[in-house]
Amino acid sequence: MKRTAEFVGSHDRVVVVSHIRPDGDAVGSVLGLTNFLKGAGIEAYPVLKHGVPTVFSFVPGADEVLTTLPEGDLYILVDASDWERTGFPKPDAPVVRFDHHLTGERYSQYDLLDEEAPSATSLILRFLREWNEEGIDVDVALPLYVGLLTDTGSFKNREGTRAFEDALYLVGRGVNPRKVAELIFREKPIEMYRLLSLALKTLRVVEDGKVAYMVVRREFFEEVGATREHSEGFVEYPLSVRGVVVAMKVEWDPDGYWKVGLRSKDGGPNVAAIAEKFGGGGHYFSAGCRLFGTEEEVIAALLAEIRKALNGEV
Ligand SMILES: [Mn+2]
Repeated sequence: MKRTAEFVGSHDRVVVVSHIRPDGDAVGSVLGLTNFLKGAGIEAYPVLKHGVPTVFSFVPGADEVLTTLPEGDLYILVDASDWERTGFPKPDAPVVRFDHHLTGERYSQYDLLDEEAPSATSLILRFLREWNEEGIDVDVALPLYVGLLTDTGSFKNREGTRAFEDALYLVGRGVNPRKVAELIFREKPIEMYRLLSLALKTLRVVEDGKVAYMVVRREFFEEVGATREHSEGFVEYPLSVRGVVVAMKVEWDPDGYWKVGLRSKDGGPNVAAIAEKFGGGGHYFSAGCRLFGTEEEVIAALLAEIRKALNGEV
C-alpha cells in the first residue's frame, strides 16, 4: 500500500473510474478516492460512464463526475474486475486496479486486491489510512461510508468485525449514519414501489420452499414509468421468505438480456459457482449473471443449476 501510494502520488493527472451502472460502492470508491487525491494537491477526475444515480447525488463531489474519459497520466480502476466494465476504450496510460474481488484482470504491480474487504471503499480506506490519515476529512469519509453501507446490505451481508471497525472510523471522521440512511433508504421515488408491487406478483417459492424468485418484466417498467435504478435491492424480497436459502431476481434489461441477481443464506449453496456457469460471478452469498432467452427458458436453466447445487452435484 505504501508503494502504491508513492506510485499514485508521483502522477499529476489521475483519473478514477468504475463500472457502468454504478452502485453505491462504485460511486463511493470513485468519489472517496478523488476527493482525497484533490486534497493531496493532485489533479484528479472522477468518471462514471452512466453518471451518478439520483439516490447518491448527495455524495460530496457527485456533481463533478464526468461521463466521458479525460486524458490522464494514470487511470485507477475501482470496484471492477476489468477495464471493459467501465464502458470506455482502454487508454494508453498505465492502469492500476483497486478491488475486493480477486478474480479479474491484473494491471500492474501496484494493484490492490483484497477479498476480505467488505467493500471496495473499505480497501480504499485502508489504503488512504496508510497514505495520510490527516487527508481523510468528511468529504472523503462520507463516500467511503456510502460504499461500505450499501455493499454490505446495511451491514447484513458480512461476518466479522471489519465492516464495523471501518464504520466506526468513518463516523469518527464526521459521517452522520442516521442522515446517510435517511438519504439512501427514506427518499425512494414512488415508481420504485409501483414497480415492486408488480414484481411481487411474480414471486414464487419452489424446491420444497428452499428457493424463491421474482421477475421484473419489461412491461412492468413501462407500465409505471420506472427505470433500472428502481429495481435495486428487489432480490431481498424473495431472499427474506422464511425457509428460503437461495433467491434470485430475474430482470429484463433494455440491452436484450435478462439480468440475474442471486443470493444465498446460511445452509444455501455458493451462488458465485452458479453464476459462473452462466458467465457471471460474485461471492458465495451474492452473485450475478446475464442470460439470453425467453423468461421461461432462463428461469428453467437457472433453477436446474440451483437444484444441482442444492443436491451437492456441483
Ligand atoms: Mn463492491
